[in-house]
Amino acid sequence: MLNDLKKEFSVPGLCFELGNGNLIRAVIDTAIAKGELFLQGAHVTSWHPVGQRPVLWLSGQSNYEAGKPIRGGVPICFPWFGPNSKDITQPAHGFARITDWQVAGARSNTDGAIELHLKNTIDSFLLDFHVEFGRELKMTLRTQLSSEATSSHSFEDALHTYFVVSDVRSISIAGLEGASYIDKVDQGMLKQASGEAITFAGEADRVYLETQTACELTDSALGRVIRVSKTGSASTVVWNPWIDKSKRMADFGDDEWPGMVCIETANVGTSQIELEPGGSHTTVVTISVSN
Ligand code: TA6
Repeated sequence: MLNDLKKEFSVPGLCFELGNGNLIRAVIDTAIAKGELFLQGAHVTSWHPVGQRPVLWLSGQSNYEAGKPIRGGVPICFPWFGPNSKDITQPAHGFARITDWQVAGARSNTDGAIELHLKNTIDSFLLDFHVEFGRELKMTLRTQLSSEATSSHSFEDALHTYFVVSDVRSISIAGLEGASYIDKVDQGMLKQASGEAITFAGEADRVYLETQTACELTDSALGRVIRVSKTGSASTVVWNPWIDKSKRMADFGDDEWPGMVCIETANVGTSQIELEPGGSHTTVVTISVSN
């Protein structure tokens, strides 16, 4: 398999190799960016634009094991988000992040970005994931319901991005002012965000509803602003596990919580997507960094 990948998809600045846990990964190393993606989950685990510090956070305690999710980077949550509402025994956040994806294409774009195309089939859904590792990180998840399906199907999706921060207690996230959100730390209460940028003083697990706006993560200590812009996504999830939840997660270091925050590009809850047979939906997120 590895040799076939090397033969079929050899592009300057891209190589396929065995990574942690002998899971196959793609390694990107070009004049404009470095990056990494594991075929299991089509899981982007690193993006490092030239001249910048690494942008995506990865736990030092992550698993690298077939069938177990990687902690950090950009897990793809699909076809449901969080626990499965109908069957709690199903894997949290669905199957996309714990199943192997097939490489369908690789190329070097005119702007020097390396673009990977991966495919997967989950239930009756045909998934195409395109990721461009360049001065920006652009991820496109296209979901099509097989035309052989006999009725409409619904799904939730999320590009569950983990960002590196200097200290979550000193950053702010703008773009969600005044939006309604579900506060999962407060029994799923429906709340209204204030007119201020988000700051953190405790565990946060919020699903912002009906919002298409871009978010800006300001990290003065690192002297950077990370912009997360999106299309085809009506929900934004913001998460930091803080102290107690960090201790309850085996694949997350007890002291790692200050160094990360998630800003997730999603369609969940009331914004889940319903497709007719043959119909499709595309979720796109573009991440950029400025100083
Ligand atoms: O996106 C936030 C969230 O849904 C939280 O509730 C938290 O559980 C996080 O995802 C991580 O989920 P995981 O299944 O990866 O442990």
